[in-house]
Amino acid sequence: MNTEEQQLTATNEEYGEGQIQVLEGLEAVRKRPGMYIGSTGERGLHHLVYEIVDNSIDEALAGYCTHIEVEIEPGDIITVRDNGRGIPVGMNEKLGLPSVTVVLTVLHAGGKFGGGGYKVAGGLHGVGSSVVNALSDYLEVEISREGHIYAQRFEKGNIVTDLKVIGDTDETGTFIRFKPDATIFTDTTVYDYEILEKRLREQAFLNAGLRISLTDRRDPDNIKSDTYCYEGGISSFVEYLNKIRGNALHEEVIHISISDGDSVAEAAFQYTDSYNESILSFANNMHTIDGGTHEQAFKNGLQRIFNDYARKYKMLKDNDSNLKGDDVREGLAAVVSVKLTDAQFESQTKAKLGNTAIGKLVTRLLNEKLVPFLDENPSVARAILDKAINAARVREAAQKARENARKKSTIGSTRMPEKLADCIWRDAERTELYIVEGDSAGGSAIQGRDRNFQAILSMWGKMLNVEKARIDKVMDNEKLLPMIIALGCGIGEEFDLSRLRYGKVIIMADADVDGSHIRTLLLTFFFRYMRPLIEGGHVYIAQPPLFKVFKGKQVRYAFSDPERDKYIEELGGNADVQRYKGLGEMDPDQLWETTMDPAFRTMYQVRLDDFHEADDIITILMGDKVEPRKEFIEKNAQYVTNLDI
Ligand code: 0RA
Repeated sequence: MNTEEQQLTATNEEYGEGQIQVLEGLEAVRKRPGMYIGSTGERGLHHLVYEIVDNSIDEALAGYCTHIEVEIEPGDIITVRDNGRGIPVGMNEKLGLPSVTVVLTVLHAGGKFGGGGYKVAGGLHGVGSSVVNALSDYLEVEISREGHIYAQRFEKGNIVTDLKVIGDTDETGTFIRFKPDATIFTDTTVYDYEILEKRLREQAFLNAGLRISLTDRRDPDNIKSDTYCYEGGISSFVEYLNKIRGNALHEEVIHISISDGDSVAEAAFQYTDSYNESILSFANNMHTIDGGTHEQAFKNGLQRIFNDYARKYKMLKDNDSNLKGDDVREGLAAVVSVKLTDAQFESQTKAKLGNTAIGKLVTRLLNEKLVPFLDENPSVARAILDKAINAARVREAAQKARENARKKSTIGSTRMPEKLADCIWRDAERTELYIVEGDSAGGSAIQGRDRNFQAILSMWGKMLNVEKARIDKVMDNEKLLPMIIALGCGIGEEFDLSRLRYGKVIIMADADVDGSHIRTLLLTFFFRYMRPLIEGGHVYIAQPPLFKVFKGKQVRYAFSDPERDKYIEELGGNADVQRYKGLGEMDPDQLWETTMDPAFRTMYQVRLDDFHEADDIITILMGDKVEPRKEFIEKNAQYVTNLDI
């Protein structure tokens, strides 16, 4: 018998003991919060809100709640109000406490009432309101039910007032107000509007017709508020995704759904003229970032069905080879959402769905709904297949070009590009490749480096924005090709990290707008064509100093204005300051000392924490569509107030 059951089966005589167990349960949450909410950082802080909102969404799924209002009050206090039935207030005989008190003080008690239906096994989802209560400085609940308003208050999970009637009402609903405990959330207790917005909007898309609002009252002079409500559900989600992605190839989003017993599978998708794909999958409204059976079945099904269609209508000839997965997903934006009663999650992050039966339901969904749709809408099918077949042709042409290039470059030994000054050591564990823009900086880097382990690739020519090009253009680009050859691991589907020739790939560009531009173009290339390079932590950004502060023989390098001022003071005031406008201004010794010597240099390591967020940002900043970019700039631009040239 687990602790939870023991608590719920404690008799009235054991009331005291039951209470002690309740407190011990929440004490465990306070001792190891990470076990219950993943982290006590920013993510964990926001998780508290999701935890409360998810309960209201369960009430909406059960068909009783239509509105959820989330507010951030001054002091980063969160309130969540819904118009559901209200958490039950009747006595729980076994514990001798009102049900709402049990829900808020007993670990995992929430699910015992079965309000929701689609409960999740494993993962962090649905750990319950009691966890939020345990990790809050205080939590207040108000329930409107059966004509009355009931209220109760807790502090760090402990009951401080009994549940009492504080008024009358003819409405129903639940209102929860909590202040996260700053002694638990030691990194930050400040909520980020955009993080909450993203999640709440996503939940509104996933629950068609549900109205969710978010209001930020922290600054009384600047109250921010948004309401999310989408009658189109995941179709609206796809339209939203495609707003930044490209021009639709077919007017209507394709939306199909199927159910089998308690399970439901639903998909919405639309193709655009973009070259990328974006598939979001969900299980019980939880984003499965690592995919799983539902997403895999969707991908496999699309590939098979479009190949069959192309054969049936002779769009592919008998001796043409089949379309690959990438071909049929070029320009695709899709949302796949499944609901099931016993979701099983795998992978380290618990964000990969493992249930095989739901994969089969997704396959049936495509066979039974997409196949007839394509037969009835030949113009849509044709638009999609024209693009997929074109993608296949381009892929095949690029493949041939690559094979030719490989043949050429392997005559003799593996010929390295002219602009590469290679290092002596050959093992990737110890070696580094500096990618340097411009010949003068490249020259300094070559002279300044440690030849044993540092290779320098000087970049020249016109850099391609790969976001607006296909693989054939990438393979052909005078600037990218030498880099691809130097790194040695190919690109795209063929990329093989085990062939990487240098363990660290360091982008070294000037600390100005042109430098930012080249960095962004390179990162876009790595993200789209060599993602494992980033995921493996191989990509770095060099940080050249901005100032040289010197007095006589004493020299300091500063990377920021405050650091510069600190060094001027350290050197006793009237020191000289040289501002570096570019890498090329540094002599080889200086470049080595400040930016390349592992004992002294500072570098940023490029990480990929959230694929979809990175995908969105790169699409907005580098993609074809101008309007989203303009919007992004207007929203994020910081105007220079102290122009120091
Ligand atoms: C269990 C049973 C019932 C409602 C709820 C839970 C409920 C929980 C939450 C949490 C936030 N908002 C909520 N709204 C409802 C209904 C029992 C009944 O009325 O028969």
